[in-house]
Amino acid sequence: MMRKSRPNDKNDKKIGYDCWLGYSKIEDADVLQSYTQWCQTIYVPDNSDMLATAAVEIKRGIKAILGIAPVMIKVPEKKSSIILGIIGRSSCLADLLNNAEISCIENEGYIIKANNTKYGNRLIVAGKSENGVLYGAFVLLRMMQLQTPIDCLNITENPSNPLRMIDQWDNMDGSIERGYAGASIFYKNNKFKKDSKRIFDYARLLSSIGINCIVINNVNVHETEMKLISEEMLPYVASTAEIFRKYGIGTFLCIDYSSPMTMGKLSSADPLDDAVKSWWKEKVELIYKHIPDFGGFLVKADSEFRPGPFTYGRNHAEGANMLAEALKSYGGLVIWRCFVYNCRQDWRDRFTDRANAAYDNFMPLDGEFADNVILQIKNGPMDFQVREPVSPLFGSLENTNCMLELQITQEYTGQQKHLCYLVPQWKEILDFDTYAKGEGSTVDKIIGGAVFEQTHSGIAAVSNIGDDANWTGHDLAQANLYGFGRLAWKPSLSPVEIAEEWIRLTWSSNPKVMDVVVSILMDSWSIYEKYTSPLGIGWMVNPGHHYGPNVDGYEYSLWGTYHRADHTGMGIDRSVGSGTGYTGRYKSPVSDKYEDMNNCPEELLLFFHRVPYKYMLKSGKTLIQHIYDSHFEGAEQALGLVQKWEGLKSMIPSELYVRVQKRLEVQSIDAREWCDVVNSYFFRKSGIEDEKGRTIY
Ligand code: GCV
Repeated sequence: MMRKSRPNDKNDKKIGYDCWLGYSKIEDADVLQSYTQWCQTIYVPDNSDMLATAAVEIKRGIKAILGIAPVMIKVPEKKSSIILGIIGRSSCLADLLNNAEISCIENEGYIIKANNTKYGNRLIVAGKSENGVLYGAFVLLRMMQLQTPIDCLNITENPSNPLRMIDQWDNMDGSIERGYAGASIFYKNNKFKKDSKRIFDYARLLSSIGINCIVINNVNVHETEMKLISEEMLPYVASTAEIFRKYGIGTFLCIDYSSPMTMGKLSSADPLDDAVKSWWKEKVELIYKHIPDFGGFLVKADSEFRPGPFTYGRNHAEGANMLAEALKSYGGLVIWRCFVYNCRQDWRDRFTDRANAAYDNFMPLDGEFADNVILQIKNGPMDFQVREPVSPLFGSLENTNCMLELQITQEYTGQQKHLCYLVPQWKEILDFDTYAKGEGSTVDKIIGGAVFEQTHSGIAAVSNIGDDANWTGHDLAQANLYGFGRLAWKPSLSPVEIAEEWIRLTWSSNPKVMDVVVSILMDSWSIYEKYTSPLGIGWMVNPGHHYGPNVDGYEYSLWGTYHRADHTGMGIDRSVGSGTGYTGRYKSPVSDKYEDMNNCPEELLLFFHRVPYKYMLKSGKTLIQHIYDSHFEGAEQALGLVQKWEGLKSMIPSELYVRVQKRLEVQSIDAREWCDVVNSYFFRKSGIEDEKGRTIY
């Protein structure tokens, strides 16, 4: 059955708005009956805003899913009851949960347990924190939507990552840097939007997938956003924080490092200058007056023209620690980005390598950052390309808090016009073994805090939403936001499991719909990779906006992103032996694998090595033939996506069907453009014919 979404439904214009929370009524009488017997009342023993939120959500969900309105009760009755309580605070839980169960629950975890008591059925949703209970409530609703039996339920789950963060790259003029789904839901015309309904609904969506913090402005802080920490703007920030707080989400702000000068009129922003330190202390005090549970600052410093401690001859640790000191007594955090490189590089210089930059800037400082500083590291050494190796900082920084930064918004992966389900890419990143402490030191364990001793760690991602009615422009891009939250909570989930869950919650459990949508989602990353840049080399996009093919777009530029193609071959030699030395930043055996061209994983071959066009790949094809074949194949498969989708026409509400179809058609046309541009470019460079004699221009 399709959720809330029969063709021509009068709600058609809202299709997509509810995302995975568009609960629909269960029609199977037996399932309905089995759930109903647990859900007549809701009992919340403790006074708490967040538990009140959980109760409202449960009530709302049950009404939609079961068609009944459970009554809120003040004392447990001889009726079935859902109990939402905090372990240690709600005395009634003591009889219903045993010590073994309680000891398995960590801070933000939850237990959902079905108990038949002599007083009636008790469905317990409990945690050691308010967040835990709220997550449990959303999970219970998810289980009902998925029609999981609950009669003998006894599950406990704890999140893998302590920080599960969303970064908004929203500007106060209403634009979103790298946003592809409309304007900001937060700001317009340099003010906060008056209507906060979208923010509220966004908070629900995020909380339901376990997100616990959000940064509400772009890391590139302009003059207007700088003032978010001013007396004048803080009440608005506080109102936004209040909405997120109800859903267990802490609010952070991006700051501009030079604020003491621009806002405070000091002559310097030197982190070791006492006046600067005092300025930040006062600022932080003011922020906490308005927002007592303020999360902290996210900082892009000395990166892409942003100011930072380098100006004053200070390093990143000195820069971050000064802010950390100001935030410390309030429990605030400094999230300091490692995206630091020389963006004014000379393309003629073959030895300065942007890939080395984050590692070289931050490794020497390992152990020097304060306990409330966390380094936020992009997944790869370059910048969210369709394929990159994992940043060698993971596994190398042993004495520094760190978190992974991913990009849900599809800057380099089709800008939400193209379908690119990113969960398989993220899964590979999380599963990457750094060998930091021998085999099994995977990225997910490092950011989950299980490999090194860290006081804080976690995962963040740049959001892909805007004010489009369906939030993400491409309806299927919702699966990326959903998938990020689910993986952040539980990295052991598989991309297929997540896709299936998302489809069932959002669209339909019809087996044909599930089959087709899972398959197009699962194929999409590889299809996108095939028709864009080959074997890990990246870039090849139009400069600035980053959409569409332009093989030399960044080749003779200052940004440090080159393919170095000539008539003999292409790729960057990043070996220690003869190249930029980047492979040596990894621990053995990873470094050995990358160093040796014959052992290097082929999907990254051109990232690590300069390869002649006639080099034979393991497939038995030459490099040039691989480029031709993969581009033709990618373009054909992009067309195949349209055809697969067309098979669902009668099963998908018309508006949704057409919306997705239009985007898939654009993708198919643009994939052909990519294919022809890239193939023609390399044919013209190499002069080598396609073995299959296809048309290359
Ligand atoms: C927010 C890339 C993007 C920029 C982005 C930057 C960053 O350079 O193109 O838009 O700026 O990364 O992550 O800071």
